[in-house]
Amino acid sequence: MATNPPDTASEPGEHVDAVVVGAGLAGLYMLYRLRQLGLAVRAIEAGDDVGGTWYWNRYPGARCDVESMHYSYSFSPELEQEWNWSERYPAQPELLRYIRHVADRFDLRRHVRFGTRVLAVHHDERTRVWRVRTDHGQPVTARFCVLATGCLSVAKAPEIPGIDSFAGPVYHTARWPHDGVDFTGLRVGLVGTGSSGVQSIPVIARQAAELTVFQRTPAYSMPAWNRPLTDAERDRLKAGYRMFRQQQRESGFGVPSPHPPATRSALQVGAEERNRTYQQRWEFGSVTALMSAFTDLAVDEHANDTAAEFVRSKIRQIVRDPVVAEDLCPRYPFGTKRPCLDTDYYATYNRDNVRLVNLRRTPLVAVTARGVRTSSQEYGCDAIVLATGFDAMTGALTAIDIRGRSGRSLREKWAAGPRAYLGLATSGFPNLFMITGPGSPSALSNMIVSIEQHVEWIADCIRWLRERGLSTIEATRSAEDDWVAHVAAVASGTLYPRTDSWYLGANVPGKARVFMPYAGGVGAYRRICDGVAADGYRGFTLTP
Ligand code: N01
Repeated sequence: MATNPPDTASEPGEHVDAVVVGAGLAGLYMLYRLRQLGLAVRAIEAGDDVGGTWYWNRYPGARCDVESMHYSYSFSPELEQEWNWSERYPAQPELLRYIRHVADRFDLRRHVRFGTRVLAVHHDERTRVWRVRTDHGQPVTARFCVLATGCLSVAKAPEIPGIDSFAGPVYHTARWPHDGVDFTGLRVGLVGTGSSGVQSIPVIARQAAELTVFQRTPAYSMPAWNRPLTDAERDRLKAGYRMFRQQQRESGFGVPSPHPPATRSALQVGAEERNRTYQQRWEFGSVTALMSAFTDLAVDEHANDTAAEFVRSKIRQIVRDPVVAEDLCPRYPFGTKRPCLDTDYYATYNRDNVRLVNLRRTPLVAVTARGVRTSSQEYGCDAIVLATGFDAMTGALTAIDIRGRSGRSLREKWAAGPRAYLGLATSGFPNLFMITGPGSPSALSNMIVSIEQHVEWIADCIRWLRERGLSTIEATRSAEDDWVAHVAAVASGTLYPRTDSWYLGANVPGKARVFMPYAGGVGAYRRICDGVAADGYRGFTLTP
């Protein structure tokens, strides 16, 4: 039942208790929990269907690099039991089918306004509601606003001169045509070798006549060893799901490891034992296995270099041309840019129709009508693929004109870097919540584990406020300052800030260089959030 104050009820538009921006994995679950509380809810989604990241990212080879049975909702044991994942690592079409199934099974679509982009979210101090303006359709007012806009949802076009002059089609991996693209017989140029590039390169190479990969920074990539799941594997995990979910919540990355926890420094063991350990992790196939092999890979450069060198040795073994192999070898600390999980990535460079252009040696100068020009030559292309990533973590939030108390804009508040208490709320913006916002483990974790934690924390908070007749919750400036300092201190104890990455906003020209995710681990972070709630929402101002 809606509980809008009477003076908004007379305004044009829709009045609800809570508005949710986005209908991906986060927005859908938020809808579900808020509806359970009996709130009137509305979600607004730019896409024409549910799915968020898995709706937009349809590039060839798109696949989650967290195992399917681990990257799925835990809130419904029935859902867990009835859904059968077909592969160890789920491909985008299967993920989208799953999310659509969830929307239908829990009857969530009727709360979503699709094909509608939120332009502005303004707080009205007099009525204490958020006014949400969209690109079409009625405005929405709501007491609570939850931004479920995703950490990696605003595609970043590269700053390449002449890109608009290219005569052929240009595709961005994060905005792939829904009908797919047929590269048969074409010369394709692909820019970018992060996760999206690493996944799409082997698939495009098998179809195109020629593939030229333009690489600025090589990725560390490990084999996924993807395969179909057997009934026995599915049954085993389903039988133990409750305990497994608990382990996820208490773990570092939201991905429990089958390996015993590391107890030793990489430098404490001999080279033979160390390489045996790395080899086991390599053969297991996961984003986190290698990184968690020893206690100090994330914090000690020399320890880290043993893992980095192990991956480089694999690249040299796989890639036949030694010059290409060296060009593919990353030189920054392992794991400080998001590592990738692949199928046949390095081996693809052994194909006759694939060539690697090292942009560090011959920088990209411009795109011309005919192709891509570097400082040494022009490469003719019939189509260009941009796998150039995202304005991560904050891009989707600052793309909206969000204004809190006294009309203060979030964009301005965050000009020198995002400031959020627990990555959940920001001072001056009452009753506004972010899911997996900057300052929470978010992109350093299995996203769905972090999404569920935030959704449940927000829903519990709103229920708690209602039970006490409180209308407003707002992060205090001092709690926010302390948290931002803590997030920075934890990051500065690691190797992460040493490398330019989207974690730091370094991929977007002009963006403040701040390490955005919380590197303290999913389990530790959850305990902090739970403690804040148990203390009557310590660090927040509560208003009747
Ligand atoms: O983007 P990225 P992504 N000229 O930013 C290059 C998640 N994800 O879409 O590093 C030339 O990682 C850029 O080079 P550099 C995952 O969290 C998950 O691949 O800036 N090159 C880099 O090589 C991932 O980390 C999955 O020097 C330019 C690449 O483009 C995150 O999304 C799948 C350039 C961008 O890599 C982002 O991944 C896909 C320029 N002007 C994504 N501008 C899975 O679950 C950029 N680049 C598997």
